[in-house]
Amino acid sequence: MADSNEMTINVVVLGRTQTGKSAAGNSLLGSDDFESQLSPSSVTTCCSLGHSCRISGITRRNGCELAFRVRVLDTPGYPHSSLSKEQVREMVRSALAHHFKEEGLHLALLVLRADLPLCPDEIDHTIQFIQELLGATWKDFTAVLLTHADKAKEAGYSEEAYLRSASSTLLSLLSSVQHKYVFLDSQKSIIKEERTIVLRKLLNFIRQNNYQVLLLKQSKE
Ligand SMILES: Nc1nc2c(ncn2[C@@H]2O[C@H](COP(=O)(O)OP(=O)(O)OP(=O)(O)O)[C@@H](O)[C@H]2O)c(=O)[nH]1
Ligand SMILES: [Mg+2]
Repeated sequence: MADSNEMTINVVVLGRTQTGKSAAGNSLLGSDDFESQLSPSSVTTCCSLGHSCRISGITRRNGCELAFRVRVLDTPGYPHSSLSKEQVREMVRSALAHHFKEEGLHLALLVLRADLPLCPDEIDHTIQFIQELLGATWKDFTAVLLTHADKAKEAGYSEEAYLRSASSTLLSLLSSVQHKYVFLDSQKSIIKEERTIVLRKLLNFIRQNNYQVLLLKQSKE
């Protein structure tokens, strides 16, 4: 993962279409690499990798600041308006194997909208998809990213109040991924301090998993 002065984390965003995956990827990268827009059909139709610049103030080792970077793989959503489950799965699997073949994947972010209730049928499909993609240890490598946090806030919910009122489906999902979750407002440009907080949380999740990485193999045709 790192030599003595550098650390790069590899992250993939997964989830239903139009949940804000590409916008979240841009917020993490501090860029506009990924096309993100409201659309009646799915916007992202292939995987693409974005690299951040060096980000300061995230972590230190032996008293020295590390040169921290994040790489984000943006993916087409599942369910998707024009691609089948198999098409999305094979596309994502192949992109993970291609881009992260040396260093592996540190964290999959399951992107959900904080302004919509999570219902059982919907999450069952998504979890099955992630399980098929990441394998039996998917929970160790998955965190939930709740986008549209601005809307929840506008409606008067602090993060704590939101979780107190959340559906049992969401609460049981959060429990199954060892409460690894983070709220994000990707509507406006993320400010440096907010990005630092989010990235530190992601790094903590990776630390909790002992910096393990998931290596995905290219599927044979
Ligand atoms: N208010 C608000 N809007 C958001 C947030 N995140 C994303 N959006 C909006 O949601 C719409 C869809 O965002 P995308 O980033 O394109 O979502 P996606 O999941 O990549 O969509 P597909 O590629 O079509 O699957 C855009 O209009 C975004 O501006 C958020 O945190 N808050
Ligand atoms: Mg997208």
